[in-house]
Amino acid sequence: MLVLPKGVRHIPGYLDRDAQEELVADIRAVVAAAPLFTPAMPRSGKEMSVRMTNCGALGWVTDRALGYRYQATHPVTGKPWPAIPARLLEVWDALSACPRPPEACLVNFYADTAKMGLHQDRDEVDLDAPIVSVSLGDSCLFRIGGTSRSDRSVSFRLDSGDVVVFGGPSRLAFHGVDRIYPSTSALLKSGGRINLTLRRVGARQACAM
Ligand code: MD3
Ligand code: FE
Repeated sequence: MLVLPKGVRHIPGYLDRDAQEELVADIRAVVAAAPLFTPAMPRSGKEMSVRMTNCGALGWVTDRALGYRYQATHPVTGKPWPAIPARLLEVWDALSACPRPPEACLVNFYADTAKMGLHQDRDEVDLDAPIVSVSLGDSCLFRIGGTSRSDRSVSFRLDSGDVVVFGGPSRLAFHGVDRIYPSTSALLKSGGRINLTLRRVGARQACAM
């Protein structure tokens, strides 16, 4: 039996097919206003295989020169990020147990061979708030361990419509995406996987988780 780390709540199929289609339409509008960009690692400049954009007051970006950070504008267009779609704010309100709204929503797009190495998300100040993740399109193999890179990890599949809340002791857990399972969903016309992560960035604020 799979035992998830403490603080991880996986809700398979939280969004039904209609809700997923509506959310994809919302995200297409976000991407039209704020095109996907290819993030690069600090210093090395090595490009990530995942393409990204954001919505919300702040967006997470990275490039060779300035590294990981949140900023209010798109790194290529210089424009403010579009608003977080109302449907996503509803997911946050229903599941986060956090009274303050998310300030950032990172949109990750994975083509068939994209992956994301094991990492911690620690560019936020408000670590009391959880991160709420929504998966759309092709399935992936997700891995999460503990707060040390060498801690044992568990792997599980995330399918389209799944939502995961990472709070409490899991908020600083190492995690990554080991692989995409191509052609496992017909939601996205050209395939691939979208992951949306709703985040609090700024000042600390107590939350239930
Ligand atoms: C656990 N994204 O954007 S979502 C990321 O599927 C990221 O695109 C992956 O890791 C994806 O940073 C995983 C699940 C997730 C996101 C953030 C977390 C799990 C997390 C932060 C802390 C702990
Ligand atoms: Fe992450």
